[in-house]
Amino acid sequence: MFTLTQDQIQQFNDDGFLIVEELIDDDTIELLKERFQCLFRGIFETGIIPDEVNWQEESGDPTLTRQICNGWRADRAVARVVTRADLGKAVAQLAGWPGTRIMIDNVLWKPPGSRPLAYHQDNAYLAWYTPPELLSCWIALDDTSADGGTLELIRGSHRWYHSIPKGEFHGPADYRKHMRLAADRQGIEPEIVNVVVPRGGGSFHHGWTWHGSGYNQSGQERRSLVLHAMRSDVRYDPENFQSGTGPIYSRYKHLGDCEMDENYFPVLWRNDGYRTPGLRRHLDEQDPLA
Ligand SMILES: O=C(O)CCC(=O)C(=O)O
Repeated sequence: MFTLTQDQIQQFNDDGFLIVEELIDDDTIELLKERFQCLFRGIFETGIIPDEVNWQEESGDPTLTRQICNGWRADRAVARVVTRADLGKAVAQLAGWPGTRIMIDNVLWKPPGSRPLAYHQDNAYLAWYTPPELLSCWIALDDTSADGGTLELIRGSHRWYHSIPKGEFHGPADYRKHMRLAADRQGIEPEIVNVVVPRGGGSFHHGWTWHGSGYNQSGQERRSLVLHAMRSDVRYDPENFQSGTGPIYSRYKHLGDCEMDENYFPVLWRNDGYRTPGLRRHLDEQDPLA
């Protein structure tokens, strides 16, 4: 079970991110690697198609970073990681929230030679719910290195001006361009921190922290699984359904109310002990914090 110290929480508040080790064990890593292969081949264990399938083996551009969003709905091995109660609790502690729901996950595979993902601030895509914030837990399935296109985070950038999303996200020529423009506007020389960890480690980052990743210039695969989490008490904001990822995720809105449906955005952990009961049945789990 993953737990945070007070020093780590303080460090996260100062930097806008926290790099950690041992989020998942070796058996889980091996299982996830098999399931990543299945997902990118269109083999979905639950029969449910993930919400965003941006790369498949037959049709995907081999130079791009492979990406699927909400792999957890298609595969229970993925779900068992990204819906973990201890990760939900850690996110809530870092964010100062009463609880955590999963907003989406990201299944990412950047093979040797493949192209960058553009720098961005996650919160800039989220006006379709309120409060429009998230906090992410990024988990490496391979040892990471600076030349292997690992995640890059800008220290202290969670306090910068809020940007609006611009430019190509998948494989842009200059993946740091919009971050550099934001740093210039801020009058700051950006400090880039590479997430270099043994497999199973990773990082947490604030929703306004600038981040992205470069070319994989190593001979090694770079696979990662990301939990993007939101507050447990968020609600839909129908005024902004066309913004960011709203056109995709507004489809789960109830008729007649703005509640977030727990079947699509389950509560992972809440400070009163609540966790979405359907999750327990779906994953056939005992009390995950017992
Ligand atoms: O893993 C990457 O290259 C980027 C991941 C990302 O954008 C995120 O975790 O928010």
